[in-house]
Amino acid sequence: MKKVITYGTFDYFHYGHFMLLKRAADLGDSLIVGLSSDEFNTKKNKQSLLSFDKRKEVLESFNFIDLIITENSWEQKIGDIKNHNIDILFMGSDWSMKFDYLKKYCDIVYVPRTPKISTSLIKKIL
Ligand code: C2G
Repeated sequence: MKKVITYGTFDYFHYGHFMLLKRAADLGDSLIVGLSSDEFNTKKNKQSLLSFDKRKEVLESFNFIDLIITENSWEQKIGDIKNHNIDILFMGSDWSMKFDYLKKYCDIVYVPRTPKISTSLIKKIL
């Protein structure tokens, strides 16, 4: 049973987010998503347009996501990996190498971001 985890804000959910989550799900048997809280977004210098509950509602509609947990801090990943027996931490390439310190706890996979789409781009258009 290969368990995958990924983290993100997933604001104004778009195809890039979908492709990230789909690839994460396809890599294992179960997928956990750490969804950034509104408070943690502030720490990430991100002002999400949609509240945590709305962003969670979108993710809950995907049957390939087995569990959604709240991401409240940078430090919680080690605990999450241990508590959920995670085999793979899966992130987009904008995070490349940033989580290599977790290599002693699980495999780290970075995948190319989906080009030409991002929440900031959508915000500009809106
Ligand atoms: N992503 C992608 N392609 C895009 C946009 C985003 O592959 N066009 C990926 C990002 O690389 C990330 C995930 O989708 O892995 C979620 O992106 P965000 O919601 O922007 O998440 P972020 O703010 O990067 O939060 O502790 C980790 C952070 O919480 C990650």
